Amino acid sequence: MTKKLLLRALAGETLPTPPIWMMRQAGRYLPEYRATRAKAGDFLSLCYNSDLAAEVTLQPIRRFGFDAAILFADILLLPQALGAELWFETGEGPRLSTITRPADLGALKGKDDIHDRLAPVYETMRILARELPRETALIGFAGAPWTVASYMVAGRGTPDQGPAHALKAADRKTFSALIELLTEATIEYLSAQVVAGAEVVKLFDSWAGSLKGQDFTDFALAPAARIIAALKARHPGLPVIAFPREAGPRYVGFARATGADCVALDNSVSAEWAAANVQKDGCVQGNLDPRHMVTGGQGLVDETRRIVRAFAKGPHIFNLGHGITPDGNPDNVALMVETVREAR
Ligand code: 1CP
Repeated sequence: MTKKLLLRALAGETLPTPPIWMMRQAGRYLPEYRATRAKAGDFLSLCYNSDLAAEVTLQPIRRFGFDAAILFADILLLPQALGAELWFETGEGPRLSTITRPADLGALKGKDDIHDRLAPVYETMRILARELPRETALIGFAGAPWTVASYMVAGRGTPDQGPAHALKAADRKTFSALIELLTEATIEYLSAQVVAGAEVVKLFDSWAGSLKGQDFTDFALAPAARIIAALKARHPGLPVIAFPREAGPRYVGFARATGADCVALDNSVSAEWAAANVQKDGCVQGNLDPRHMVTGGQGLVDETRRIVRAFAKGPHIFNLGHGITPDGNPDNVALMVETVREAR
């Protein structure tokens, strides 16, 4: 069997047509996702129902024929497995019990105590490994320690990660210990996903952009480097995608500094700049503005072609610069896929 396209790009091959998948490809923009979520009851019940989580993972593969499927789960399941309380406020987003004092941190579980809670997620992965089409790659994921910590400290999503920055400034010891625990637990979580069938893992550092200077080095680069080194030691040859969203100039050298096989680019950097400065070190992923999934039309086609062309001289995985939003139109997704596959 020829190797899956996504794995070939991750191994550094320049392909005539880039493989394509889409962040949040299983999600609320799809009517079949909304129907399955209603059947599960709510979002978290869907995450922990292995059959239904596998079903929503497969839905966008059936509809669009993407080159990769990403496990349906959430980055906040790991804090929950560590003992944080987690719930979703309808129409608002996630809420967690907060970690602000050494005692809150001390009450959490250890890195090896997460697997009972996460067993249904591993079962979802095993189902997917069996049921995916043979040409489709299977991606596991976790949040990067800084991004996950930003939710745990604040107890919710925040525009500027203010509470996490404040804890980092006021009590660096407690903050660093939280990052340490998350780094270790993320290694165990991702490693278990690989054992269950993930062929690639992706580390989502959605809020990396708010770390500056030495903080970026200490809390984005260093934990990613440790996680990637540990995973590759346990699973030789495992490809890793890192997404330090809005890292801007710090995208340069990120792959070399962390050992990532591919850096995922958000849409705030130009594809032409990234081809010259980031793709020179290896595979890149991205970076169409997700708003085109709402607006569609010639703008979508032109931008898609421009990005494919800009990255044509090296290994590239086509994706959005961030997740598709609930108001995205499935017809526009189909148009993007068609355009990528015709572009060269
Ligand atoms: O009501 C719903 O159905 C919930 C919407 C939703 C979905 C579809 C959430 C809540 N999570 C998910 C699934 C999810 N989350 C996946 C599944 C695979 C896929 O992409 O299809 C993945 C990879 C994630 C990762 C995730 N969750 C990130 C990192 C990527 C990113 O978008 O930056 C983050 C930051 C989260 C937290 C989260 N979960 C859900 C929401 C609405 C949020 C963001 C909350 C906030 O910051 O306010």
